[in-house]
Amino acid sequence: MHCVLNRSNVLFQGHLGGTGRSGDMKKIIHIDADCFFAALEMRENPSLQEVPLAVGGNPKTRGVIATCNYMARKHGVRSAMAAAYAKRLCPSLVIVKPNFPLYREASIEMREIFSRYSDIIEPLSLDEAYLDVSESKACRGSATWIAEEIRQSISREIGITVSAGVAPVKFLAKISSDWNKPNGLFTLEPGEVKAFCAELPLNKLPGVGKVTARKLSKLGLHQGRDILACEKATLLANFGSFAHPLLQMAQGVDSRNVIALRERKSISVERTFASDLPSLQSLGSCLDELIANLNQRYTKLSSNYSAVKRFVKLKFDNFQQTTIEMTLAQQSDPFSNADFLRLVTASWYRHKRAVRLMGVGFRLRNNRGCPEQLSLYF
Ligand code: TTP
Ligand code: MG
Repeated sequence: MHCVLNRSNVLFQGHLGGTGRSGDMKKIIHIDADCFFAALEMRENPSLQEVPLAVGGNPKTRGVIATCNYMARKHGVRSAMAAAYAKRLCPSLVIVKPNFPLYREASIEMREIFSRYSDIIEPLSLDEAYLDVSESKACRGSATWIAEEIRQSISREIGITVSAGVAPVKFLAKISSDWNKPNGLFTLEPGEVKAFCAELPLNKLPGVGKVTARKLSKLGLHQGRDILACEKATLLANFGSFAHPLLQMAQGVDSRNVIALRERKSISVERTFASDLPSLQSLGSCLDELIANLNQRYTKLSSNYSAVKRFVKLKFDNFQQTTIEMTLAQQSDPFSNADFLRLVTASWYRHKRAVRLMGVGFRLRNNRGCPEQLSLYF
């Protein structure tokens, strides 16, 4: 567990104001789950937590490893490796087949947690996303504390760990999320960017693969500061169009915005209980507070959206979960406690056991009538 939480990051906002460049300074968080597929398999089957585990294909039929837990990584097992070779490196390796619906469900849940802090979320894959929290008022505007709250919520509600990086630009947020992986947090404050980039090993930069890294090394270029000291003509001659991004990154510059790819399809609030709620009655008594929170969030939503269905989600003590939704009758009160309670009751009767998490929400319609942008992954 390497969790570096830098309390001075509460000053992040102050720094921005002081630079005179507050307009172009952003607060960006990059989140990446730790050994995502393997972590979910370990959650589903705790006996897998104590063994080197990979998710992938059959070693006998030229299967490939999608990912593996950190115990397996100690033996040299890696993503994209032939499963047969991984077995040779680590004979006790347990390989399970991928279960994509399980991974997609967790991915959607992660995004729901992100959406509590920002609407500007750019998913990069099932387990990875950028968030722009520059305008977020949560955690008194501290991006570090938002990232830590997100990490804790994901751990509590989804049962896996994620690593987070906080920085003023995208590529540094991504590098930062890897800095203290697994289960870590690293913040790069605006005032630290220059020094950080000067020391940064160039193979950490996006776009620098094995071949480019070797080429850089042969030229005596190892860290960001070497790029800044190098003749521009040398960079151009050796790296062509990549010379410019190299120079930019060595200075910590990245002007890309976080681009939200998806329209909002739903809004919800959830609560994971400190201890599991044993009965249907106990759920009923928690409903008022959840509906009030939903009301608050719905009110803040842009008028472009309206609620078309209400839904309830329950997650039980064995991590099974169920969602029931119902179309909203016209003229009805969308926040009706009785209507939500009916859904809670129907959901609870599906499993009849203690409940770990309850959520309430609305499916939304986009009133502007824009066609929804297709997401990359769903
Ligand atoms: P990654 O985030 O690259 O890897 P990871 O989450 O397993 O491990 P880390 O702790 O280093 O972040 O990818 C996310 C998931 O995508 C991963 O769990 C499995 C899948 N994946 C593949 O199927 N094939 C691949 O080659 C890679 C890299 C990932
Ligand atoms: Mg990951």
